Amino acid sequence: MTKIDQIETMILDIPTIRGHVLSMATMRTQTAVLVRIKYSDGSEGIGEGTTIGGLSYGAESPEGIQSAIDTYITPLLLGREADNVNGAIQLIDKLVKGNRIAKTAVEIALWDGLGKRLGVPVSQLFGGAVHQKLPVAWTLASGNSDTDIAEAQEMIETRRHNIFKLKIGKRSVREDVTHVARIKQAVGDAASVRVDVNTAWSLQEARWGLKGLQDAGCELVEQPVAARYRRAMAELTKGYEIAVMADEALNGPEDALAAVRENCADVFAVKVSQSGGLKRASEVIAIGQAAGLGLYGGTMLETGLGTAAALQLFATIETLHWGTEFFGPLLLTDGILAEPLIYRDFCVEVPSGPGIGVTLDPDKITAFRRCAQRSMKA
Ligand code: MUC
Ligand code: MG
Repeated sequence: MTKIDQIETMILDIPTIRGHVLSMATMRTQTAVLVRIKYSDGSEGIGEGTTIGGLSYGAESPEGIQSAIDTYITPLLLGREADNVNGAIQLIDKLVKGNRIAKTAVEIALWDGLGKRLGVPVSQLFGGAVHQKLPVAWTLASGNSDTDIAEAQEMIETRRHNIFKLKIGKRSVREDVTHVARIKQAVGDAASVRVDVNTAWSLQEARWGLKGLQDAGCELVEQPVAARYRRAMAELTKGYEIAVMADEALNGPEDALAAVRENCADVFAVKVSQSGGLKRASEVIAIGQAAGLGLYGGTMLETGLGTAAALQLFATIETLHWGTEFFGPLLLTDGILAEPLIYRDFCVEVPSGPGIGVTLDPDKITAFRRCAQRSMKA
């Protein structure tokens, strides 16, 4: 029986290609927590857990993710049977509350190890891929309308993206609506324009916002109000034609069920790490499907590793009505994979190799590993 021998974590800090201006933070670096599991037969599995903007997006920080894994999750798994991923997930869920991103990083490494030992992609462990590539959006968040328009036009011309998600919520509602209208007017029918407010609006602001956005030709608004304001989300979902998408409100299947019961969304942005791993994300998807909602593959701006893991799961989903935003690696100045993911013709290709289908470039890991950790573990 193959056993789990060792679990190693590390933090990487990778600069972004430009400032990424969100309602709650401006990112200039993305920080990823990587996990490497070593098994008794010499095989390995790798995983990633990432958040956005330190503690400004959610309750887990990169440092907290690493600490939760090293201190609480790893001791539960050492010496356990490697191939029983469900057993490991159930044990971790029983003894570690919350900490979904930390759980995700470990769970991905467990699936990756299993897939590699069996010689099959993780998509096959979820029943098989029905897509070889998925549509991928780009986020316009330079903080400047003219820069965003130039960026969008270049993306359309080079056939890299024709779906744009605009980050708004930092300025007044009126300024944001003007910004969105300018971009929609510039791209016309060549692209779909959507926005993410990252919870910045009150219900009152959101009423004005949704009205202005739909008049401007914006197709979808993501998480306009705080995650806990389910009644407000329900009112907005019912009150306007523009699609309302839940993101921060969806932390796993229980939240998905509550969102369906209370009619809080037209669309689910399903994020692997916010859900608590690939398996829990598949449960969120199943709840959304059963309720007849639209589905969208969301990102926490993971590197190529976490993005490849998400691709393995979403390749198995029949209909992703709103596509995906699996562009995380493209926002970074450099990748960490031996072979980068392939982006072309408005899509990202699903890696077909065993496990999550990617391997790391050791030089890049050394280059981006957080300095304090490098000297500690050297
Ligand atoms: C979010 O809230 O959806 C996804 C794309 C992006 O630019 O930021 C993330 C976070
Ligand atoms: Mg969002």
